[in-house]
Amino acid sequence: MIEKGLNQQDILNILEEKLKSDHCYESGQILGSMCTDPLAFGKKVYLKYMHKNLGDPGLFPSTAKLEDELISEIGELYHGKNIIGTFTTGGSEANIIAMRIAKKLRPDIKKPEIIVPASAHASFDKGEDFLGLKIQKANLKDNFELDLEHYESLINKNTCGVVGIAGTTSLGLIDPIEKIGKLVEGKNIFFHVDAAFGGFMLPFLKELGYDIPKWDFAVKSVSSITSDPHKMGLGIIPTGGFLIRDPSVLHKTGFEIPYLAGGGFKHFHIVGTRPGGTVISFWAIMRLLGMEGYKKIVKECMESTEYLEKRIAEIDGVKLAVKPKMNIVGLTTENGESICEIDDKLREKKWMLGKFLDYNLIRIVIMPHVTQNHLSRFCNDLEEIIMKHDR
Ligand code: 0PR
Repeated sequence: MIEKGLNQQDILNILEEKLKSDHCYESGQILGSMCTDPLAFGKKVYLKYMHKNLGDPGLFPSTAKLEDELISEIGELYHGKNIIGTFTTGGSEANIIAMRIAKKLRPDIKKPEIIVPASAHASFDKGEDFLGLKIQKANLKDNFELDLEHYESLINKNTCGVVGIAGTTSLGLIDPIEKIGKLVEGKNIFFHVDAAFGGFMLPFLKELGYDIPKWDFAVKSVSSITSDPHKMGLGIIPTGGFLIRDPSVLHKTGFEIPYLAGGGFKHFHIVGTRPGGTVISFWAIMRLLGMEGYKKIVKECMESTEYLEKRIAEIDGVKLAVKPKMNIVGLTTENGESICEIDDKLREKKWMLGKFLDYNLIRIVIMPHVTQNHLSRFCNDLEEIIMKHDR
């Protein structure tokens, strides 16, 4: 701890220097991230309201009401009525909340299990660890789609929950939510859909005419959904979302902190103090963009994705792992060689991609900060790297 405070400009200069190795979205070189620069208006609203604490809704009842309204509005976008839920620190917290509810709703099961696709996000492994339950991983087929037969074979008397993913982390694929729904219908098994990424892509893709299968509350056995504003919603970090169909679950499984909010207030969260400013900011962002604004952004991302697909097809040595369903592109080698060396060389040139070793692929997420110009430069560098590698 320094003895005497510094002046503001000196502090800012030191910070600038200390943070200089961080990558920035404007460079267009952050290609593997599911986050992006939040909208300027969203930042402005956040700055105004960042002192609000949703952990104490008794102090901020209007913010709490705004949160409920916004959850219900997003629930309607997902074909639900009177949906309740909460904003979270992100998709991980939302998924862990869902896993806890699945466990809590089945106290009759002594060794609870939750079935997830092998493509599930790491947050489910964390949930397994925190909650002392077991996750069963269903295999993927060679084309990276879920092996539904294997999935079904994992359902047993200890299954308290099942999970489907609408926008997988590695490739943006959509699990067969309706078919999973059929498997658990009438079985008192909690069905959670992880649309952390897809939640702010799929409704707009559908409106744009893309062929999107049912993935949300339109599937009647879907119990809850994760959907993150801080990914394609363009919200401020941290804003994740958890939505649940049956409001009585809050009363059955919620935590109560008697000294807060005058008592009687129940909540799902893992955290206590939590930001209200990000939620208010997201309320403003949804109003600023509307369906039209999101559709325009998603359309541009998809056009860039299609451009990248075309360019990759022209480069010998690499290929798409699968045809993209949304703005996530997986690249792998044509001859089955490890993709690691190519990824290392790309990183030397500051192209920052996600690497999935188990599938030997590198991931590009075409977020709004990535333009066709950036992708063109990226493909030129990729081509050069491969040519040198082959020599
Ligand atoms: N579910 C899915 C399907 C996800 O893809 C992710 C995160 C989560 C849940 C968890 O969300 P939170 O990270 O909000 O808890 N997917 C990204 C990933 O692992 C997260 C991310 C975002 C990583 C930006 C890097 C980055 O720069 O790739």
